[in-house]
Amino acid sequence: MPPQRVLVLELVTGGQRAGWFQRRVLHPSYHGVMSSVVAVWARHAGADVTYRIYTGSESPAELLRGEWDVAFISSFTRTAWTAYTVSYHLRTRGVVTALGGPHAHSYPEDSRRWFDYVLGFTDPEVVRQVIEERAPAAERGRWLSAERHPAVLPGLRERAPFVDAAVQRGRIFHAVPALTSLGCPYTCDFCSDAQVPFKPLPLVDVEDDVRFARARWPKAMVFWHDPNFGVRFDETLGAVERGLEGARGLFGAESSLSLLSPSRLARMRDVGFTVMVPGIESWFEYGRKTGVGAAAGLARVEATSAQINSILAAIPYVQVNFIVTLDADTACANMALTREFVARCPAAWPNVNLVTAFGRSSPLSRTLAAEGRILDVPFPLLDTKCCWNLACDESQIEILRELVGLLRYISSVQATARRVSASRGWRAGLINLLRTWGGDALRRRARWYQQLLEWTERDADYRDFVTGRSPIVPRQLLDRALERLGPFRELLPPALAEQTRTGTRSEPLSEHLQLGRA
Ligand code: B12
Ligand code: SF4
Repeated sequence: MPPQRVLVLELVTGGQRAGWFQRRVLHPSYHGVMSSVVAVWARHAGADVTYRIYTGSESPAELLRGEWDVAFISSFTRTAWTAYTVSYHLRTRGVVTALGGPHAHSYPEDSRRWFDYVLGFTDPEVVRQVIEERAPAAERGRWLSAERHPAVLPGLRERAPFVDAAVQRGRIFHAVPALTSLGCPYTCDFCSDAQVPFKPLPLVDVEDDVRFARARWPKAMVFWHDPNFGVRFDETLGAVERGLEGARGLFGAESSLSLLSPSRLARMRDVGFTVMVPGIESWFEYGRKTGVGAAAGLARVEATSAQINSILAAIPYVQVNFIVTLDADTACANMALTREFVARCPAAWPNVNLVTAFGRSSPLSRTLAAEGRILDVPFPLLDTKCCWNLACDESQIEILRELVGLLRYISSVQATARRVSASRGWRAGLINLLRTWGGDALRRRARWYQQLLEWTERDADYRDFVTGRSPIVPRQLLDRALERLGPFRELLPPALAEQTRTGTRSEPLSEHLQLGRA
């Protein structure tokens, strides 16, 4: 029997028109570990495998060119409608489709309407089963999941041909994704890893990944995609150091502040860590992972700013993550304190996210789903930047006003000048400048939030939706979501096109969310 022809497709954008910087620099650096891992496992299962990453540069026809038996598609929620559209067209050509990644994990029931398989934890057996079985779904796709994360993953040596395909799409900056661990020992209720036990991967694999990456992609940054890098700090850094064999690498990672002591930072600096992304999230909650104990409010700003400045002394580029929640008093107080933080740590990039309940992916989102508080905000807008998806009373007007003020402050000429001059080196300064005023600029975001504020104040239909009184998705949000589909907008499956026309679904999202996993 000839080998099965397998396509592994990684969607890192939904198709929206984007500038050169996004298409050529940013999107190609967004590839994850799992798509190339799945490609390797499919090869092990005897398939003839093609890996493709969609960065927004190619037409849908170019993207889907070829003959396939099975397609594995990796999608975040923001690219879910594009994934559904791709699956719909592949299935009309007889291809069996399987969805994996954050959207499958968050919205399994909705995904089953569009895919033959929807995958949770994925290991070689799950991949083999899909390829061998290749059963087109009669009506709903099948939910398949391993009991837990795999204990080992194929290393970069094996993943290289697929990683190359992504790296070659990028310009200026190249990222190579790798992992030293899965899961997380912390339990932040908004996070999809809150209940996934921490599991380190074998140190020999970490060491080999570092050694191999240095030889194969000497100028690329190895970005550790661990939900929380460095939980077993000494062992992990030891493996990185052995892999480097005395040389210096180029690394980035997301890590809890509580893990980043001065001696550890010095060690990270010496091996070549250049980018760190610690999560602060809030000045009132999640104190354990920031390592500030009971300190809250201004006291936490003071302690944390000092720590971030000490990180910046060792690591040139630091992004800190914040979450804007929907409890008006706390949210506004948080944002006021974030301004204070920006003034004290001008070189750190403040990444402001909107609290988002991604379907059934976290303890918080499951509680909110059970309370019926999750709104059916169109998936393309669920990127933690565009919209919240939680019902809230009219106090959100106040939160939006504060948010507009915060973003204007962060992107003001004075704050930008301070940021650029405080940045360590011209590269960090340039990145900060591009992120403030280029591409997905903060000012554009501030204008969008201003628009949301005005709709909430003046448009009764819009207000009824965002306060949870009406399930009908307002036209403004549907149009914005359709814009994000670029050329895929014309290719939407009929039921989805109808949903975007009327703003209602044949099966309400709230019912799916109550159902849980298939
Ligand atoms: C590393 C990371 C990133 C990296 C890499 C992203 C990537 N391409 O994988 C970077 C920094 C680029 C990133 C960017 C973004 N991220 Co991010 N990121 C994470 C993080 C911290 C870890 C994910 C990870 O790799 N885990 C390790 C893997 C092995 O475990 P896993 O994801 O559970 O995967 C298992 C299964 O789901 C399955 N699987 C996973 N992928 C695939 C693919 C296929 C084909 C198959 C078959 C199976 C499969 O197999 C795995 C093994 O069991 C999570 C938060 C968290 N704590 O999990 C957020 C998270 C995934 N990110 C999130 C978001 C929102 C974003 C951004 C939209 C943020 C933004 N506004 O820019 C962008 C989108 C990037 C993109 N590719 O489109 C959300 C996604 C929610 C959702 N439903 O969409 C998460 C869950 C955080 C959150 N808010 O809760 N992110
Ligand atoms: S520390 Fe990070 S990865 Fe761990 S549970 Fe909290 S948000 Fe999730």
